Amino acid sequence: MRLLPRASRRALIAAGAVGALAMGVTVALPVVNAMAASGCSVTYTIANQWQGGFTANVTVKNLGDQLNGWTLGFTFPNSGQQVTQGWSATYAQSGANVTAASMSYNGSLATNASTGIGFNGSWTSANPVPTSFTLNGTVCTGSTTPSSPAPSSSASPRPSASPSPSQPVGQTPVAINGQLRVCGVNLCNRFNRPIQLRGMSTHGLQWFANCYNDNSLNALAGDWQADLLRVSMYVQEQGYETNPAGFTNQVNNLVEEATERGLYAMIDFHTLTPGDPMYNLERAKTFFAAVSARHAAKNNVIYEITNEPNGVSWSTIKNYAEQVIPVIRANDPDAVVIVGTRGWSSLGVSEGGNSTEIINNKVNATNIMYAFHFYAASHKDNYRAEVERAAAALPIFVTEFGTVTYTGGGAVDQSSSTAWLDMLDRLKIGYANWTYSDASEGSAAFKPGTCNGSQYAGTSVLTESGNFMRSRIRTADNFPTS
Ligand code: IDC
Repeated sequence: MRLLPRASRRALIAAGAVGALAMGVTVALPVVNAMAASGCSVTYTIANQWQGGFTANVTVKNLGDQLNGWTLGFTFPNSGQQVTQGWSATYAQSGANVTAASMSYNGSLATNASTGIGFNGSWTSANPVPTSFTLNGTVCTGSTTPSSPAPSSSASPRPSASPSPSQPVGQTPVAINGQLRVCGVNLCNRFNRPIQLRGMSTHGLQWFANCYNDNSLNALAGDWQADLLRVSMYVQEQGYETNPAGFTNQVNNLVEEATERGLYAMIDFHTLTPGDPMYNLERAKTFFAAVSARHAAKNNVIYEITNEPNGVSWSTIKNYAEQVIPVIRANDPDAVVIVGTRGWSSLGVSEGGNSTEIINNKVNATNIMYAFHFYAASHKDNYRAEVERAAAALPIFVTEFGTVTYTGGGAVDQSSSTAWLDMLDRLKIGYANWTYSDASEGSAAFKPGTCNGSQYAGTSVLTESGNFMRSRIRTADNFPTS
């Protein structure tokens, strides 16, 4: 009997270790050729399943020599199964055969390294798991553990176009809508049709960087079916001003991650205290010159130039905007820019004003929108009435809101939150919810400690606010496609 080469022995040991996973199917068999050791183990887990659809998470482990670029292959056991939207890989399906090719950022896989990818799929009569996989053509077969799907959920995510044979599958929000522009009081997609973007805001990057990783962003794009990630970069409070290069880099990386997943990325220059945006004017010019140069060629970046001006006049905010917008336009002429409004982006209401001051004295620039923020337990009918009135005259984006009080804490106000979101849906006003984090406060979507782990999909990790927002966001978008 021939002894297995070292790489193969290592592979068998590793395969035994992953085979114990409860909900996965693990297959592992090292295949050896004369040139390079190869082998893989794959864990395929159905993270969520509902009538007609499912989310699968797939972990690919390289048991052979270093790979620089890989393609995973598998065959669905049932002819009714289809990949509809994938992330962290480029998917193609021909008949029941699926391939998932690595992206720029996860193609290099060292010996024994793993990477996670995933997709949403559809099924008709049954949804059995695939039992055999290939990695770069190497067939991996071996012991399998039957997968038991997670309990079904009543929510059904957005329908996706059926893939045509051998074409890349998946219709992400950016793939469907492309470069956005302001059209009248709406945000329009590449077909010049009004759309609403729904998504989540990060918490302060200086505090919650551990919440933004492959798993959490896969959950946002896949399980949550979000359209948008708002990247909140505080300027003060140990933020940008303490390390401009470091925070610029962190924002750039998150924009790349959003882009890889087909999400819109909103870059939030999170001014708060002091409330006068002019205090940060030079920092804003430096920051936006850098990020707009870096992302100029992308079609999914939205710039939010000041979070919540307060204690200053509208004319000061307008003056700030008219100095920062040209810096962005010099690099990225077609991107949508959002301007904060007086009174913590309340259109002036929280400081006794209203939107008339803006309507009568608009920012001198095209392709811009005005920010409105609310916290549902604090801001109710009079704020809603003002937004509805303003929305007839101004393009508005709710770049931040909470389901709780303006402190970011307290209980979820389900009825006010529902009234707000129903109105925003009706007016096609986009929104980002504060926050996609595990902060110990009512506005956070995840339970404290979640970001120390690797599980973000599903409802078990969510707070009341997270559950509420996930079920609002993952309903079908029905973006116009002509
Ligand atoms: C809050 C955070 C809280 C943090 C505080 C620091 O939720 O954890 O300690 O900022 O400044 C806003 C702001 C946003 C606030 C949020 C809740 O844009 O920064 O976050 N809020 O208070 N405007 C209204 C409410």
